[in-house]
Amino acid sequence: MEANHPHRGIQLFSQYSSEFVLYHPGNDCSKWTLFYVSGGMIEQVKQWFLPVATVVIDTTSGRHRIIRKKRFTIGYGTVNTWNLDTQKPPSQLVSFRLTKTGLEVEPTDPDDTLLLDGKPWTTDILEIGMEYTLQIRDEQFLLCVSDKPKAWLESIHLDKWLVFEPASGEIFGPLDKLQLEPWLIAQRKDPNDLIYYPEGSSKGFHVSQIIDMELPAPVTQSELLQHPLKDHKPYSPAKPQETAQESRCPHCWSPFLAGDLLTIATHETLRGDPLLGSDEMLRFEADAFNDQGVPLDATGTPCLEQACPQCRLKVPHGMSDISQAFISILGSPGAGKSYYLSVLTDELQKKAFNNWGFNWKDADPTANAPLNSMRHRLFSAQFAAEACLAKTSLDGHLYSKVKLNGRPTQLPRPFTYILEGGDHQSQSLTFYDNAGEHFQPGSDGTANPVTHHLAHAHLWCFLFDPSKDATFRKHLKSSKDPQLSRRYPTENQELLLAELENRIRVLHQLPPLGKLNTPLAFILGKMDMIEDWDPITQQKDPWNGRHFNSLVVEENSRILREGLLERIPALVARAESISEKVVYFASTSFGHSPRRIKTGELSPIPKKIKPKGVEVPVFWWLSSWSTVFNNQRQQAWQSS
Ligand SMILES: Nc1nc2c(ncn2[C@@H]2O[C@H](COP(=O)(O)OP(=O)(O)OP(=O)(O)O)[C@@H](O)[C@H]2O)c(=O)[nH]1
Ligand SMILES: [Mg+2]
Repeated sequence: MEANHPHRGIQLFSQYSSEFVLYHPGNDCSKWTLFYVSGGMIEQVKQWFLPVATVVIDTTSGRHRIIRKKRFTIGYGTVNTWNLDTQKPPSQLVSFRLTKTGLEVEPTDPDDTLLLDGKPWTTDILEIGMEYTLQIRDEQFLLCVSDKPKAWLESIHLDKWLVFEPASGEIFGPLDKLQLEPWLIAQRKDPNDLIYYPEGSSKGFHVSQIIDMELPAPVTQSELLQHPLKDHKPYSPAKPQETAQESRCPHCWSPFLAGDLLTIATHETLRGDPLLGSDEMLRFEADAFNDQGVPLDATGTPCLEQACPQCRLKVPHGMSDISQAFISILGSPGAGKSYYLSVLTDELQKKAFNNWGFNWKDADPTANAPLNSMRHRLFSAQFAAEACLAKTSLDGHLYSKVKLNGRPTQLPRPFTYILEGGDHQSQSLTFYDNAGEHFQPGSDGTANPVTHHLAHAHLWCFLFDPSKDATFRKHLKSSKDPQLSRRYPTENQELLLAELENRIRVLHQLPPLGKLNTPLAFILGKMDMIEDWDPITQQKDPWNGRHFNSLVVEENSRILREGLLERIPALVARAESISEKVVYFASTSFGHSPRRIKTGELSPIPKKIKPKGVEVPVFWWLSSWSTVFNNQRQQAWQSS
């Protein structure tokens, strides 16, 4: 072994197990001293002479520091050698002390858990030349004390993260953090058995550390939860959910006042936004306006579009004056959510206009295009092959990718419609189409809060699929629906409800006991398969001409609940332990069994599409909650 450092005149020679150090202090090269050092001491001797530095990489932000001090701290605020975030209240997270024997590390607050290579730190001292991972609170670091800090830094490729499975020795990837969770679910891997590491590093994090880490939410929780769930009053129809002045962004659900909105530049030379990327137009705070009060961009061009001050995504124009409602549809993969949503918007438009005299409008036709085109595809098709809707992907065109708080974040695209009344009273409804996998345990994190709309929803629609339930299947032997074949496995749909409850309680910081007061519509979907079942044959139409009768809904719900209690008691119990108000509905988007088409997919036969009950949960909610519709309904009754 030989190492040298010409500036200090250190040379290390080893011969068999013994080693010598040739050393000249200062600049006087004529004075050389030869030390004999036993093998075990050589590392210590190197540290006395070689200029080691501690290199710390913040793996979340990708920033790094080369620290040459003997004592240093990392934390929040200028009290630290490395200040990670000036926005947070000042505190020191970890203290370090470089000694001759190694790097001593210690959480500054003894109540904090410091994870060293994924295990709780006790008193370990870090060895010089070794790599380590550290995690404290929500901060994760890769660290190495090295005499070649730059070379070590260059060897770590933070743009390429891989997954190592120690049991099989296999390496997967590259996978970024957004891809990690969907990949785990698809591969059915246990996050505790896998290591996630950047290429070039010999150390990594347990995948469970990455997934479990509830990083600071994109929007501060106090902002998000200004109207905590506890204050929801589901049964006060007179009270709109948000005040007219304050709205919530349909993308990231942060509240904003109309005056806080950013302006989206119009002129082509202003393409490129520092947070959204080079394809998007610049977002800015307008300070110049034309005579009509329209904001002007830096080139003097009028700008008509506005964006959320938090996520910078475009928000539909003029929404601040309209009462908002978020409706979350959840269900397992293949439960029928996308077809349900397409049919729902069609039915809502028809019935709101025909029965209640309300117009149906796109709040933003461009943003609504994906859902509108699914609806169009379904209802304009001539043949089954043309009516087939693709499975909702885990990423892609139904999601927006933005940077929130410096972190790449995936948000679901909202579909917002306005129900506009003749007396200018209007109600907006926002829907989301998630892939069913997103509702499964462990698949939603801060980096992809794709189902956080659940925490802000005014109505949860849980779409239960009888063809995926083992007990229902036993009773469905006579049905010819291809979804009952062995090729389509059954699933535990109760898990989804458990996960819904868990996410809401975590997001709203609610205690684990007690019910939540957002109403839950338990929808028994695909009822075309079970048309002969007694609780279904006894269902009555809540529409009596133009009038929607909520009492019929309650009675239908009671009858259906009794039937469901016999077949799926655990699901009924779970639903009723979550929400103060659970109402049971039955619906079919097709009114018949789909047919297998050439591609192997199942598709409805266009001529036979006859939806039933799809719009009822939303009309039930509108007539019980919305000031706008409650008034209208009363007027309709009075006029009849
Ligand atoms: N029998 C019957 N089948 C239906 C009905 N609605 C949907 N399906 C079938 O259910 C399957 C899944 O429908 P999707 O709407 O794609 O399901 P999804 O919940 O959006 O699925 P993901 O996007 O994977 O989460 C398709 O094969 C449809 O043909 C219905 O009303 N009756
Ligand atoms: Mg879908």
